[in-house]
Amino acid sequence: MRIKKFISKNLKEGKAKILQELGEDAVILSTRTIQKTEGGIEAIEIVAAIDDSPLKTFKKPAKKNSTKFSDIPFASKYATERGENKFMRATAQIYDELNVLKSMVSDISESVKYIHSNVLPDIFKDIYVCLRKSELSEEFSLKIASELSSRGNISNFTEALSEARILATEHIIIKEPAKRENKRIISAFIGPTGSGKTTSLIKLALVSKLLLKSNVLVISADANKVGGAEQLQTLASVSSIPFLSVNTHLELKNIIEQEQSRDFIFIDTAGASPNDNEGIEKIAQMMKESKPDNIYLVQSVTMSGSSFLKSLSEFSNMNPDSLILTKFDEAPNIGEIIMALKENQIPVSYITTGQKIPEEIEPASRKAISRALLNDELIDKYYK
Ligand SMILES: Nc1nc2c(ncn2[C@@H]2O[C@H](COP(=O)(O)OP(=O)(O)O)[C@@H](O)[C@H]2O)c(=O)[nH]1
Ligand SMILES: [Mg+2]
Repeated sequence: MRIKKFISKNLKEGKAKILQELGEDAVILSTRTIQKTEGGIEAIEIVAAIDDSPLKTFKKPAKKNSTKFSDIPFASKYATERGENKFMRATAQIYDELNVLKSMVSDISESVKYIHSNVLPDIFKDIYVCLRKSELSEEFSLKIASELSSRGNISNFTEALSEARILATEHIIIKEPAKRENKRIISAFIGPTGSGKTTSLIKLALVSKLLLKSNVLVISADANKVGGAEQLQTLASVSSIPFLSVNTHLELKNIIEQEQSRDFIFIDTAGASPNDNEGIEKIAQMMKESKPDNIYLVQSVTMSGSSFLKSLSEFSNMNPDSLILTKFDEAPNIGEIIMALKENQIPVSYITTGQKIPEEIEPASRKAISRALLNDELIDKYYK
């Protein structure tokens, strides 16, 4: 393509010059009025172009509706005057070029994504792909696959997979489940709205009552939500567990002082959204008054990694001791959560795998988390 600037007295004269020099296939790209001399004689500057080396090698045709004449100064007017076909030919070539570049960039990014796997032997390449598909980061996936490959003693995929599960979750800190002790244990459940606080609480209250043969009390401090206290009350009632509800931190303080004979007290709190400073402050007050032995931060593994980390940081001023990770049954991939736990090393005490009370809660283990990470469905899909 040749681009040339023309100066002339007026548009008509300028177009004549362009026609003479560049021929009838030229297109005008822009025009503007300029001062030709110090004295101030006005002239027109026209920039015109001619594509004298048509790009015939493009594979992809331009999309018909991708040519926007109105976006190009003057060119659309010119195209109308001269007939759209010539103009379209020139602009379509530019759009062709853009389309080819776009598809090249997309091809490159696809191959870069899996580029590292090409340097690994087949077994570890498959492991790498499975780790990436589980949404672990590229760097971490490559580190695991390379380390396994460099060991030199792994000869089949199954063995490599079980080692990959270990490496992918070895950074996760596990907190032992609460045991019955000679003193009363107070546990509070905090976290975002709908994360599974109330459900997890009643599961643990029932487990403590039935398996640990304990004297249990559940308290709802969830007066904010309509029906928040009633939900726990109903669940407690069908589980034959004593239930109390409080509205203020002072009420909570009084109850805790009175209920000395309990083995376990479980406190449910209102969910607070990240921007609900007042709500978070109210929960923080409740925590101050009740001085729980365990503060469980309940978060769902269906969250994105970034929302998960954001929520961790928002609740961090209440000093949660450990996490209860919920909704494992609903998350297809938990790689982003595993990465978040690398960044923020808070222990995990329980995981929940469904709505059934009380059976769908279990003490956290790296084994269970790693099986959810590299689950059978994912392995079947990406390991042929
Ligand atoms: N699928 C699934 N649903 C869960 C799990 N835990 C809780 N839920 C559901 O998530 C919803 C919100 O739970 P809830 O305990 O009320 O959340 P809260 O607002 O944090 O107290 C309810 O419908 C629960 O039954 C889980 O592990 N798996
Ligand atoms: Mg609740």
